[in-house]
Formats: sequence, C-alpha cells, structure tokens
Amino acid sequence: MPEKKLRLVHTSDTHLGDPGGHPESADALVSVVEAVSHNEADMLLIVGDVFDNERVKDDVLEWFVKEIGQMQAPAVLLPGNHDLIHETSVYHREAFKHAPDNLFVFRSTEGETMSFPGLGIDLWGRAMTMHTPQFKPLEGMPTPIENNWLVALAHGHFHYEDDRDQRSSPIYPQEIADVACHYLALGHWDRHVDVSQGSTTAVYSGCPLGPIGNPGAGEVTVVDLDPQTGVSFRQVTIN
Ligand SMILES: [Mn+2]
Repeated sequence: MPEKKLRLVHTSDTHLGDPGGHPESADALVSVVEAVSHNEADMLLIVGDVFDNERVKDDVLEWFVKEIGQMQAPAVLLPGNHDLIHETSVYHREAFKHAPDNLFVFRSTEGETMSFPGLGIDLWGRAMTMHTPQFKPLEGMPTPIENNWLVALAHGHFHYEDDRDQRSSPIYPQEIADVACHYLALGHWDRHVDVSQGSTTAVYSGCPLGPIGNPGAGEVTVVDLDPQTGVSFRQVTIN
C-alpha cells in the first residue's frame, strides 16, 4: 500500500494561444495555478491540449513556463492532439529548453514513468505523435511500485460500451478496468465526467474554462490520495 497522503490538482485542455479563447484561456491557467496553492495541493497535472495549436507565438510559451515557474509544487504535463510531440512540436521550442525545474513534460511516445521519491508517487504517461485510431493512450502502463502511488495521465476519447464510432486515441472501458494505476487523469473532453471502471478511478477533469457554450463555469478536479481511505476526487470551482 502507498504510504504518503497526497493531493493533486488535475486539469486539461487549457488551449493557450487559442485565437478565439485568448485571453480567457490565459486567465483560466492563472486560476488553475492559484487553485494549487489554495487547495494545498502537492502537484499539478495538465493532461493535454495545453496549447491550442503549433503556431502559437513564442510569448505564449514563455508566459506559460514563467507562470509554472512561480509555483512551489511540481507541474506534470502530457501533450495532447493539439500540442503533439512530433518534430515541429511546441515542446521543442526555446521556451522549453530553459523551463523551470518544477515543470515536467512527458516526451516518450512509448510511455515513461516519472518518479517523485520524496512524495511517494510515480506518474506515467504516453505522449502522442499522431491522433489516430491506432494510438492507444493506456498501452504499456506499468503496475505500481511497492509503497508508491501510481497516477497515469492519458489524453483520448472514452468509448462507452454501446459506442460504435471509431475515434482517434480511443480508451475502452475494459482497458480502464484492467490497468493498475490508483488514479487515471484523463483529458480531451471539455466537460467533467467520471468514467471509473472496476477498481480504477478514471476522471475527465473538464476544461478550466468550462464546457464550450457554458463559459464562466470553470473547475478543476482535486484528487486526494490517502493510504487510509484510498482515492477520492471532487470538482472545485475556480475563477
Ligand atoms: Mn484533445
């Protein structure tokens, strides 16, 4: 069993640099960063589509890394389909070459584990180069290391049992039930949805700007990892 009590703030789909959403998306990111200290969280997870597209200006990237650098807690970021990790990725630009020490970006397309020994947590994520039906966001997830929490990040589309469409970056119910992480932090949907299966807690945090068409209802997901009581989460209003 994991030994440490931890709190995470989980968000996704901030779409920074969106010509239609800026500066609202920037305001939302500021609120997310504030939510980390307000809720006394140990870590921030941003699960993909952090940036709206690859043409975002350098000053958007510089501003983002500066905001993250002002946080005390580590920020862990998984690229999504709007901010892919391929050759022309925003994550290869200058801003990320001198990123602050507390910013961690998943870059491996095979999946990689980031360990935070002082916190007793390991994070796993698989960065995508192409948003296709062949890309499986959960493929290759390891099992937890003894006494550590394992939290996985995945950016993709959850398929309900009766869903016959073939979408890109699919995540199936049985896959969620079969993985061994303690919490699966999902991104790609703009609304908060609990898609937990079996003993796996799996949650879309929703966009911090609120769902499209319902602006101002911004939220993040606050996740508590407790060795005594297990995993719980709740939506917390921001801005
Ligand atoms: Mn997406």
